Amino acid sequence: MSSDFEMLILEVEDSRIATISINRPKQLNALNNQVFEELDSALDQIEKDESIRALIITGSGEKAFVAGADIKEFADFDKEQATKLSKRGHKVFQKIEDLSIPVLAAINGYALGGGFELALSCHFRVASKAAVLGLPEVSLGLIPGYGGTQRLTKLVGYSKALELIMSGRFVKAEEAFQLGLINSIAEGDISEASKKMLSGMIKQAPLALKNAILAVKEAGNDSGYEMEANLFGDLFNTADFKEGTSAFMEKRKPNFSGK
Ligand code: DAK
Repeated sequence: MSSDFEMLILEVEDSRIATISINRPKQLNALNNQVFEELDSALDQIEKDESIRALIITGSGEKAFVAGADIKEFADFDKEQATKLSKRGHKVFQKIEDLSIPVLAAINGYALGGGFELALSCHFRVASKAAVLGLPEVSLGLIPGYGGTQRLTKLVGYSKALELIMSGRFVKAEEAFQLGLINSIAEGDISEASKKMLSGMIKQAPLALKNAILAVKEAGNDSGYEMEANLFGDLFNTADFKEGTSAFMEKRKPNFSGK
């Protein structure tokens, strides 16, 4: 796995959990063009490596997860450039959401604008006590452009999403938890808390996790129940289903192969 990146750090531990740290701490990890390109390429590497069973996305430094899209970079964009950039952002964030392994945003500080949208594209969000979340785009004369209007609405519903988007207000970790924006607040070290949450999942059958992601994503669509039935049925053809049921009957722990 290449770690040939300038704007992010990609690490994989023995535990098979990869971590991508957006690494522009002096700019509070703001997302510029190069970050997007490197993120796209890191995700491709992770997708191809079957030994990786989970991914954490976080920000370098003490202050920020990601404080938004890089305002200095897009300040003089025209309509065409902005729409193009928005679609490119959608593609990269969709790649995150579509990964077949659990993806967790470890929100270690400010998660604003595009940074919050990045966190929303992850399957789970764990925040430090000092985390601050928000979509302040309206204060710049914009709306969220990296999927925030869609994903936030799915997460908290129409009215609460509109309230957060139209006020642009900042939400601290405790309120974010009450609103369901995050799964938990890390009591101690956020990296440890994130790995602890994922370690319970990566013990499970990988193909079952993959199909769970696919099925849950379909919720709310007409095709959701049919999709669930098909994805459920597919798992009966897997070695891991045989292993899981045998292990239960033999009163031992399963040893899943991901096949
Ligand atoms: N972009 C660029 N630089 C940023 C930045 C950002 N989003 N956020 C912080 N920085 C830089 C600051 O400019 C400063 O750099 P220097 O002045 O030292 O060179 C450095 O990071 C440290 O920031 P502060 O000195 O401001 O630190 P404080 O602790 O005082 O304040 C803060 C922290 C997070 C409250 C403050 O930095 C802040 O308000 N930052 C901006 C938050 C924000 O509005 N974020 C943008 C949200 S809008 C698009 C698609 C999507 C979007 C846009 C376009 N297209 C498709 C075109 C999304 C837009 C957004 O994300």
